[in-house]
Amino acid sequence: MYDADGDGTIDLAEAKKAASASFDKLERDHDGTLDKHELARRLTPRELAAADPDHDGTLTKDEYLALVEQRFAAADQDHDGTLDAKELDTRAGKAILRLLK
Ligand SMILES: [Ca+2]
Ligand SMILES: [Ca+2]
Ligand SMILES: [Ca+2]
Repeated sequence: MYDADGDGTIDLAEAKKAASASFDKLERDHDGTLDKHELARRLTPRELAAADPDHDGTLTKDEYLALVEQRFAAADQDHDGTLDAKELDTRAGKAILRLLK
């Protein structure tokens, strides 16, 4: 679904592209950040706090994409730079997919 080049895996560029589109879709009031209402159930308050280095309670697109990068690295268990179906089916894989949809 996020596999733009159709090779059966998601690389970081594909993940960030999907996450960027997802950010734009969630960002309903167009103030440039996602607040906890816009994030809805996508992140727990604790996850939001951890992803929010400036502690203003909202995520800019850069902060959102940094979180995607972090979760991508966590899910890429064989460190080949792509996520395959097996890696996406893990807890860490599901955590990154939540940021892309
Ligand atoms: Ca907003
Ligand atoms: Ca922030
Ligand atoms: Ca991998």
